[in-house]
Amino acid sequence: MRKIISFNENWTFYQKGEGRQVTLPHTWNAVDGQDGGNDYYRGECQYVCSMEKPKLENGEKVFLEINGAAMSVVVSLNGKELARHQGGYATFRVELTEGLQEQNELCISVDNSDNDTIYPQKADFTFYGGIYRDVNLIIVPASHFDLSYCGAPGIKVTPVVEPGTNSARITVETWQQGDGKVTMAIGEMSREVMPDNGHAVAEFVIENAHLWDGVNDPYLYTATATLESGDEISARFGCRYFEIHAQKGFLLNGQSYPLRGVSRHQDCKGVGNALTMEHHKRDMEIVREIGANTLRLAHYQHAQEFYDLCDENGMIVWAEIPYITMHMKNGRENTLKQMEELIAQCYNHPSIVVWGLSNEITAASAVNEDLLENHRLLNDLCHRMDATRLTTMANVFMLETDSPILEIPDVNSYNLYFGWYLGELSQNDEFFDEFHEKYPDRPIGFSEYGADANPKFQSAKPEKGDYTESYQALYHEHMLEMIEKRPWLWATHVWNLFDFAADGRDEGGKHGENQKGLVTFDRQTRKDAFYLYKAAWNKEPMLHICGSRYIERAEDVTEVKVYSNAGEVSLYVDGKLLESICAHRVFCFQVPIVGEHTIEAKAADMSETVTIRRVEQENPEYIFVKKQDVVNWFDQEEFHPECFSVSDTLADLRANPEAGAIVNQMMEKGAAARGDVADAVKDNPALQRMMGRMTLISLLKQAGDIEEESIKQLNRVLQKIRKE
Ligand code: GCB
Repeated sequence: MRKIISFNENWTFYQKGEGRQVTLPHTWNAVDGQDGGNDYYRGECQYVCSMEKPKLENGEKVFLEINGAAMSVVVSLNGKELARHQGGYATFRVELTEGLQEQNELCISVDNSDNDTIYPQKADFTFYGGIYRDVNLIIVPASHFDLSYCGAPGIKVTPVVEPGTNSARITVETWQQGDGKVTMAIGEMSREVMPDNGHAVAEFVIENAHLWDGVNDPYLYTATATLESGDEISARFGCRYFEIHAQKGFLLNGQSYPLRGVSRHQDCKGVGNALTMEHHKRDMEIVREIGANTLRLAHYQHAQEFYDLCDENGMIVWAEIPYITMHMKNGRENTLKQMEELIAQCYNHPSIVVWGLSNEITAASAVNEDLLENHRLLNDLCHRMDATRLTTMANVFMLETDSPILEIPDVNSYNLYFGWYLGELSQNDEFFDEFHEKYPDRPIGFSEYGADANPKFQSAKPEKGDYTESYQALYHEHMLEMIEKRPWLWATHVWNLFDFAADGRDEGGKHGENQKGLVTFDRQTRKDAFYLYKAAWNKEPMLHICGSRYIERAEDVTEVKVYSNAGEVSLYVDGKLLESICAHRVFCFQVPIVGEHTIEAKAADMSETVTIRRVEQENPEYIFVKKQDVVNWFDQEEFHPECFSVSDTLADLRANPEAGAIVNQMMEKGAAARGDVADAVKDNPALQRMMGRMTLISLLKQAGDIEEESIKQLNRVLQKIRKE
């Protein structure tokens, strides 16, 4: 038998020369990864542990298994380097047997400093450092199932289901070190196989297999393999088949099964990425509660425990590597390694249907031959290692749809943020309609969309960019409807189910957080938009009154909005029925208010109550004021409406030769500074068109680090040019 011994206790953690006791999983960025801004600690630290030599019999071997340490690792035993690993998200193992003495010192040196070879290096999330997943000692007999290839489990199960009859042909493969036949079994069926060069293969047929059928019936089988030495491993698997069709969208086991769900980053407040099983389970419960049937597990390999939960809960999963934002010419090998590990380690999970090659990789890189070649190699690797799944990638909105990179993966997908960072909500609709019309044979998905919201901010007149819970809700109302009208979108994923740590951010009233979550970083608060999806996706009756945090209201007649999957909702004000409305999901009531009111919404046997209060002045705490906002700059300067200003659209400014020249010159200067990104904008007619509809001031603000004084300067110059 193999022994798996948890090795999480009694580590001494050294950071900058100082040591302290820690228990794994551990990250040194649990706090500063969010609060430290760009100053969170990125460097090298050591984890040291003393260990007695375990009792070994008959040539047993000892392996150290590290299920995730970020980003690069050196493992040493008694001062001698044994192994290195690059990439922060995959399992890897190191054999210790040879170097073991009676008393040993094990040192794992972990480094998350920046470099130009290991992904990710540039992305909108914190690159936590640490041994943030479990560590185990594995003791196996001399002849044992392989533990040294890519952190793989040593057993690979490939079920192929024949549509219609549901007859499943299951190929089980194992790899071993040492001799002896293998006994493989699925339920009552078993086979004895002699390995060929350590590789054993057996086939099983399950007539009329019990299918793994998504959230409705995620049935799992187990395959086990045993060696004569007693070593035994097993893998759960599911019998299912799927198709991604350009017109029909996603089909699971022959039935239409639109993938509608959310993305998840693997971290939460206070613990960073060092999540325990309890954290994983809590996340999955929230996924179940909202009623999603798919997860995009971004932007790297997640913990095996979580893919297991996906298998058990019938989630359809998009799995990916952190090849993100910026292509690095020295990073090719690392992308291939991370993909090989991802597939080798995750192959048996029925939940996974696509491998994601990259995310927004052209955001800060031009589409050049090296980048294309990197994608082709990744795509080929996926197909070579896995004939049962498809490849995809998440493209940034400004990538032209005729870019050759879109022809590489099997199916396409875009991240669009129209209606948040830029543009109008309806541009999302237009984008997909144009794509679908232009490429009727290409499946297209919506891999990211979202809007930041800090639940503290509220508004009766929500607007793009105001960080209110109210705008986020409106944004998603539009998106949900847009998606429902386009069943051919093979998958859609809200960015994100949870707020997550993004060290580089300082906005929307919070430091170091991306607040596009439907639930807060600590998982304590479900924002209103959460309930919109819950009303749409989950099957249990539900009812939710929006704006429960919008207590003080300065309007005479306020809107009370209810999300429910009931057909009719009634609203009671101070116990009296105001109105009953029949609607689909979103119920809006206009409520005259004078003092304090108790508002109760009822549908079937559900009810929810909130209290609101009429006030004279808008509560300033509900309003987010951007630190770098150019507040009332008009007030301080004379304004000539007959002349141009930064409030004109780019298209209008460019239509005038003089104003256009100034704007173009300014843009070119910016382009030189920003290099590749600006090139991508310049060569992109769709983006140019869209930018034309935006005002210069909003473009400048979205570009970020532009000084208020420079904007004023520019405005003064434009104010000298008369409009025709
Ligand atoms: C994206 C990225 C994701 C970011 C997100 C955002 O497109 O893929 O990593 O967090 O945008 O919120 O800006």
